[in-house]
Amino acid sequence: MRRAYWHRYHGDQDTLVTAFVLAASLILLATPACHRAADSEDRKITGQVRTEFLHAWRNYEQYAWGHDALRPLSKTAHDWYGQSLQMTPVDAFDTLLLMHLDSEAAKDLQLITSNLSFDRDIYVKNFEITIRLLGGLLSGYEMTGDKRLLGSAEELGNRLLPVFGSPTGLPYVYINLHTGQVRGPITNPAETGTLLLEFGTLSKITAKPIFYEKAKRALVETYKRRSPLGLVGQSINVETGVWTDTASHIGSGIDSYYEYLWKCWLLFGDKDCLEMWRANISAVNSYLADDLQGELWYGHTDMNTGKRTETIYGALDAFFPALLALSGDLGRARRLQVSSFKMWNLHGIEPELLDYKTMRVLAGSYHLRPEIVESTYYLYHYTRDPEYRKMGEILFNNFVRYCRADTGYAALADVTTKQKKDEMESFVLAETFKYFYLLFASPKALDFDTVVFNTEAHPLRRQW
Ligand code: DMJ
Repeated sequence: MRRAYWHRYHGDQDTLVTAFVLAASLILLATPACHRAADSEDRKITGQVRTEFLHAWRNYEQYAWGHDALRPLSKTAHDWYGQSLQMTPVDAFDTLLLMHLDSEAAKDLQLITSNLSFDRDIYVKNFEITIRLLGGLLSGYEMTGDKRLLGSAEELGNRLLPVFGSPTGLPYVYINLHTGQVRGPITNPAETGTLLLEFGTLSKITAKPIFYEKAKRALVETYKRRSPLGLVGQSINVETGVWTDTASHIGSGIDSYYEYLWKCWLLFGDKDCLEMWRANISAVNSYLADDLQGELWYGHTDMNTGKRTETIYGALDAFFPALLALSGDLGRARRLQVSSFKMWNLHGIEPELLDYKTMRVLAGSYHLRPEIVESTYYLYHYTRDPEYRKMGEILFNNFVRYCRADTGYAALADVTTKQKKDEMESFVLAETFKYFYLLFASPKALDFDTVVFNTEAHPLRRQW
């Protein structure tokens, strides 16, 4: 496995080992005993995270190898569209590399390069395929330099292009990978606006601007339809460009639209993205943020009136502190993280949806989601406040306590009863474990400033 990108992180092994020993001795001499104890505790947790990740991975290997996902309770395999698109192998690949699980990564690469094929007569969801597969293939290529991964990414990008063929340029929801036919005109900002990091990276690497142009137009067309208040709605018709649901929030169906506005500025230095971000984030902070007895939450309003419609927050919304921190608003990021953690602690693990005014659970499932962990990692990265590692430890211990199954990790049907569900999404391996690992690992595990994570936690290089 070639390690072009990887060497940037790890350098030449011998030089690195010598430097490491020297640096470690100096640090040891200069570090007070209480810090050393904390460091060794963090190293212990990093090891535990890796062990638990391996527990999930090995059971995937044993019971679902080559399929999209493991069903951890029935010990069976699940393919999203009746045939495998290697969802878990591609999504998990860069986590295997980051955790230095080299032989597992080599075996995974072998599986991906020999089994992945996109010439299939099936309708797939453009958004999911883009963030999980295109994102995973591109980060895998950047980390290994393996041209086969780039070849697959380019083939996939080409097969997805007809999805943008609506009169507005907004993508349809589904596309047939073989015929290029499209389906599903009713979509949402997350699905229309969370494509530019992956398509844009593909353009930069292949020097073919079409991918960037199509995905950027979709993002801009979404933004252009914001209300006079500067808010976007929950669903939109790609053929007419008319909103079909005017609910506005930062949760499911909108979340990563905001994320990509900021991140496409970070990754590509695209000034249009920065302007769109500025306009949208100020509206979000004015109309969605809810100061409730000293606590900060983000609820639902109507995009046209700005009136509060619901006091709902959930597991997906918990990505927002990460985005606030990344964009420089540490004050709101810290306050919102306190609220997310309160939601988590209500039942020892977070529900999918909560009414934050009454603290009543509205949807009690837990899908092993990463967002709260992602935010904890970003906050720790920017503040180095040990509170966030303590918080992460509680999240991780409860995650293991309630979701570990004999064969992998299982979602919860209900966080109040902790009853398990036969589901282990690929993002558990792509994101949840990766963010836990990065939170506790040495900052050297990943040079944070050289990459931007796509919404599925695939690190993409900031080199453009
Ligand atoms: C992931 O596929 C991505 O993080 C996406 O942006 C939202 N949903 C899941 C994780 O919860």
